[in-house]
Amino acid sequence: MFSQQARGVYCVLHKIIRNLQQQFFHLFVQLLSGINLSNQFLKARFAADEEPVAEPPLEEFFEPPAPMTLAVAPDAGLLWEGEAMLRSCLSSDTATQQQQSSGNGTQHAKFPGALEASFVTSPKLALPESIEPIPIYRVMNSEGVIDDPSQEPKLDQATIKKMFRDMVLLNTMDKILYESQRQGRISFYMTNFGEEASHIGSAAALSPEDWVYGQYREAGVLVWRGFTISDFINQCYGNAEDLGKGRQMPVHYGSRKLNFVTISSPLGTQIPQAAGAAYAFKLQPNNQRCVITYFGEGAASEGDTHAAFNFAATLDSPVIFFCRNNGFAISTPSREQYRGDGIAGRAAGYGMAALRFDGTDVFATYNATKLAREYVLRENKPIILEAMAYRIGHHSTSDDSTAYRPAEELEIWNTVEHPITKLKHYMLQRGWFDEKEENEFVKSVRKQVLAQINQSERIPKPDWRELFQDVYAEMPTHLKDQMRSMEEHVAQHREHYPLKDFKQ
Ligand SMILES: Cc1ncc(C[n+]2csc(CCOP(=O)(O)OP(=O)(O)O)c2C)c(N)n1
Ligand SMILES: [Mg+2]
Repeated sequence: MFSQQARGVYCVLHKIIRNLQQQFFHLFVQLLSGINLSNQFLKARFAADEEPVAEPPLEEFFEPPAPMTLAVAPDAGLLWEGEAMLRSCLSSDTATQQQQSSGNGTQHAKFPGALEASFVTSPKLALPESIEPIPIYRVMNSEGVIDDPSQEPKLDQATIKKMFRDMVLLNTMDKILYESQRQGRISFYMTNFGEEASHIGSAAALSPEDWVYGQYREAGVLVWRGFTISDFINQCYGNAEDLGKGRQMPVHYGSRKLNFVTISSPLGTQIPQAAGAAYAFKLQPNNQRCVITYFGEGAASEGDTHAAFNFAATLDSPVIFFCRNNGFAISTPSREQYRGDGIAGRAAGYGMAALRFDGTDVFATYNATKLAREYVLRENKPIILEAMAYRIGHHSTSDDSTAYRPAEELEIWNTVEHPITKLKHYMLQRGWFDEKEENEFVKSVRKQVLAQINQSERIPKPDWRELFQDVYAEMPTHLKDQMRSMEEHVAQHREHYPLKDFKQ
């Protein structure tokens, strides 16, 4: 009863304050026009003695408030370090159009669904062609030369060497595991060729505490975080040492220790999960963690992606939507996936910031992700990053890309535009690259991978009873019953099951 009364009093007070605000505003406007009129009167009196002065139009005094932009109002001071760079990557067209249409004195409409829009008197189609494509941010050119020295991330030699070696490790391991599938040793594999820099550059810019929701072609993020060669290979072999207990297809990695959520095969599922996890982080006091979710431009056509974008934008989730635009979704080229300006071009429609960059440039990827991380945590808002690259390998071992793209198309991406080649050039210029030492490194990785394959093949499959475990914290009765009946069945028909291959 009391709370109802209190609510009533609150409503009345609220209305009174709003009325007062409106009246004050009208008064203010009248006052301004009054000043203007009296100015005109004074000027008319002295006109005979003075040069005529052009009068500003009366509407100037009714100028509506400046339209909001994605970051902050255009002429306000910079809020944070990376903002200037981010702003320069946002299309300014929408803001300019808004300013133009509201500069003619028309009042803003009051529709709740378009609070910032103003009225115009002629119909004007908002055509996609009239919007400039979002530019591609790049730090290092194909020769490993830094375009603008102010953009060099100034990482020390040891960090750059780790970046290089992690990319080489991934590339070397990919080549061998791909072949091991061809030899029938594992059932399936997906390579990361051409996208090494977007994995390593982004992983290096994150905190190890940030959660990662991947798609499947982001193994380099795990390499950077310390997933070992044995972790990778045991997972591909689905043996008893696999952290996923052999329950997933190869390359569907996951690591609780490394804050890397297990990959799932249906495209797009990780994207709304990431938006939700980031929202949960935001609700924690003094949150320092963000979430990054990786996905291909093909997966961006899934309904889940659109739902995730809108949830994150409206709930203000600190999530980085990291799109790897590698030009293909299996055999479908990106030009058939969408008609707009890629994936970054969608951001404004959702009210999100965006940054597009060269994903074959490890430094551009590093800077972009660092900037995005600062932005999402400072503003508690999502961002779309779009890493432009080229999928050099086949989609997976189930694909033959020669059927849908000319072999010559690969050439440039496999040589001058290859992310490892670019970083090698950069290191050579600084005298940080020793050819002999690096060849030794490749040899040692090959040796480790081959030895691990040998070992992983010998490790038995997990205990088949694992099949029933971990779905619930405590196994419910119906699963216990099913497990018991399977135990009886297997005991009766042992000769039909390869039990020696499974851990007992
Ligand atoms: C819901 C769903 N639809 C279709 C597939 C089959 N599929 C697997 S990968 C893939 C292409 C994805 O392309 P993209 O997102 O661009 O990632 P990329 O392989 O290029 O890294 C498709 C269609 C799937 N796994 N899940
Ligand atoms: Mg793709």
